[in-house]
Amino acid sequence: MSLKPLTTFGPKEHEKFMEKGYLRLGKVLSDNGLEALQQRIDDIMLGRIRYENMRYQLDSKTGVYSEMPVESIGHKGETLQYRKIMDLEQDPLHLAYMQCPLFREITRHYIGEDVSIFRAMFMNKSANQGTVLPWHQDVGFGWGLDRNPIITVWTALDDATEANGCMQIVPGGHKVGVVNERHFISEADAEAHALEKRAIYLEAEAGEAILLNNLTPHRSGVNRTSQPRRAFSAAYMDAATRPRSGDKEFPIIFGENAL
Ligand SMILES: O=C(O)CCC(=O)C(=O)O
Repeated sequence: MSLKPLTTFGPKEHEKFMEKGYLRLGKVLSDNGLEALQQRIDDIMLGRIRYENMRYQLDSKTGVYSEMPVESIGHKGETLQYRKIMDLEQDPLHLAYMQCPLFREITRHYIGEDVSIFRAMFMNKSANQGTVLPWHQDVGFGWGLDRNPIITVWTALDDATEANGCMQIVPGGHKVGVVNERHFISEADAEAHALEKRAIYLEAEAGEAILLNNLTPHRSGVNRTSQPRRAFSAAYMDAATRPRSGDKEFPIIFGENAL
């Protein structure tokens, strides 16, 4: 039976999120909404819909993180073998999803009225492929920001399973704070914090959204199935967040001057 979506975010949800560092929000996408986002992201990959200023990254052929092609602005060919597509706030369907009332309520709780995003990102493990993403936390210094974003909403666009490279997370792992401010967690630190032993596979149903504390250690593997594992991930932050150098402003999602 599919999980009902949360309709409101109250003290019980807050407490659970604080304890575990993640919270299942249920099937936030309706069947139609899910189908529309699946179709849209395939159209973007296949170049049927083009956005000149989005960043695209093809998948590695080996599954090895260090062997991935670079991520850069511009479409890289009509293929479903993309690993990542960024800047999806430029697409009205993705933007509308990011701005749904439940996410408004959650971001108001943790961030406030004025909310921007660090990234609106498609994360793909294409059929029989995908690249191992090592243990990491989504922290500000590593991302070149002047503060830490607090929350991410990760949404499964296909059923995510252990076999197709669902995320692995460490429940409660956010409580240790920043392990490595440069993003990736070293093998020694992973060992010291017993990440391997404490990790769970965060399997999820297509359309299900999961709220993540950005400090919760997470990683994901390759896809050993013949179907893709597509997901959409949005990192929300205070609209006052700025890069550590430069004066770039991030897309505003809620509040004054929101898209
Ligand atoms: O989708 C994945 O495999 C990983 C996503 C991730 O690291 C993120 O959303 O921060």
